[in-house]
Amino acid sequence: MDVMFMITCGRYIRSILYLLLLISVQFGPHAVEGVWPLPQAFTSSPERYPVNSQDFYFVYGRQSAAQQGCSVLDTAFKRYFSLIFPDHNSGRSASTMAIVRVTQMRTLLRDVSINQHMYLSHSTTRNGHNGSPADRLSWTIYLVPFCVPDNLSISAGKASLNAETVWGAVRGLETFSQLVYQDDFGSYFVNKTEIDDFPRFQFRGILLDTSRHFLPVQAILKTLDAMAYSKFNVFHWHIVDDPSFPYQSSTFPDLSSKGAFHPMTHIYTQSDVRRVISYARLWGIRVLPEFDSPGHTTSWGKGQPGLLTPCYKGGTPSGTFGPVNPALPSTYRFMARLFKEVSSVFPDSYVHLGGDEVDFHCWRSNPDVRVFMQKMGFGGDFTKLEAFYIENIVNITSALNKTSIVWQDVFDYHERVMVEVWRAGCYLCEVRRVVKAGLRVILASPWYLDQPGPTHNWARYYTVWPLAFKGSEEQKKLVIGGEVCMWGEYVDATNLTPRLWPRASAVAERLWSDEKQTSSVDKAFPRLQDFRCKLLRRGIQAEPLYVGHCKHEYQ
Ligand code: CP6
Repeated sequence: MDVMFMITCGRYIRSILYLLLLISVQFGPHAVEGVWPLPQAFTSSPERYPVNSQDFYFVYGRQSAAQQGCSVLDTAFKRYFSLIFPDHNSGRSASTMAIVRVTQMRTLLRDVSINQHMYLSHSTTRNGHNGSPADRLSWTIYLVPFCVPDNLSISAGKASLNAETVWGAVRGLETFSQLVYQDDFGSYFVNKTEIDDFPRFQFRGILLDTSRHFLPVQAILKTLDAMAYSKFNVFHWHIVDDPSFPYQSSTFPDLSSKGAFHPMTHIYTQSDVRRVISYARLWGIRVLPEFDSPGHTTSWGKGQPGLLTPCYKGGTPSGTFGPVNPALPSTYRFMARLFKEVSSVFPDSYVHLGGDEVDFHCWRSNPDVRVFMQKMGFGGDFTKLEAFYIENIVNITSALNKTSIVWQDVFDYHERVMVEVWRAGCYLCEVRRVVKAGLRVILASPWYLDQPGPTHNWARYYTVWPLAFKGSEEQKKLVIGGEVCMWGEYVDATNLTPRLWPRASAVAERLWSDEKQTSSVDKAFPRLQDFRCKLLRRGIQAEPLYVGHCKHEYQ
């Protein structure tokens, strides 16, 4: 009986192995097409290697400029270990089948010239994008098998990652984590793969609006996780607006104590902000703060009397207030102090000044503003007054060594700014206008995800061609990237995640990958469905794209 049992058991195992081999050779199911966004250049093979959490570790290459103690990569190794092996600590040990393997993964980093304490930066020189901006990420993963002639016939494999910067290495780890998959028995594998990758655009942002609805810090951190999974690298924090002022300023504490929805529970303290910034940094994500003015500032007025323009009706103040008052010297003293604080709290070299949707009615109604207009020789042209105001704010932020970004509304008048195009209509006409003026531009118009699907479906965001305008190569280089806008009127922490994901991932691929290789919606669809399942597996409640199922449904 014993013997019989042994034989049966042996046969059983052999037949399983045979099947597995067939599956891996025939389908190569988790080739590099499973990576989202699609890498620029790759070769992959159906040949696959087992990866075992017990024997797996990341090490720094000997020639690597980054070594243990590099906080960005030390923490990335830990995070990606858990992402690669979601079962590792859950008690369900991966089946190792009949073959014992020792798999050693090496992470080799060469020429890491970035100081580990440094924050990410884009080249700040105007027109400076000559193919090698400082933050350009490039890396290579090679999964190279080698057999150790060993009497236990243990085979071992090695993956190596080369990146120019630690940020590139973080992107590379993300790619690697997407290449590892589990078979139906829970064993982990990775196919033989070579990848050479870099982003098409250097600015790949997501805007979150924390004024229309307060988003708890946890919701922001979770969004940062998901951003890294799609290789986004800028968190545009539209932190204040008309309805509320949740940023707790150390210089002007009344702004949030009087202007937030709640002075204690609905604010971002200095330590909250620091936490968001340092968390984002570990994922290779920059935090771009926006303090939008002179419009969209109703909430500022509560904690800073005298800042906003009193509106008039029939020759007397009506009791309502308009945009920031551009006619008073006190306005600019206040702004200089506020932006001095903002510049030191947010380390990024960019700051967003807003400047959108300024309503001139209130300015026009105010006699003091009209006197100022006459004095300045602006006549009745309020766009000149708006330009004067923005010019002053740009001067303030320039003196603080920051590059200013403004919404397209106020770009005509300024030379030192970058412009974000948000208006619908012929947005590429606007992009062309901006680059013709020699300014750098970020495209947001086609990517307003705050509206729900299915009319605003992912394919609509995917089939946007940001460089499809007439212009020189030099002009096209001024398009530094794009941004997904998640305005907050109808969005809070209850629906943020499914509204963002996986639709934002469609934009991520447009901004990262080669356009020719990713122009087909039909080819992208199964890949995006697969990526959405990966997001679910990682605890991101990404909405379904259409009929289907995931191997691991969201719990
Ligand atoms: N809030 C601010 C907004 C918008 C803008 N600025 C906005 C305008 C129109 C649409 C979506 C958003 N809600 N501060 C414009 C940049 Cl369709």
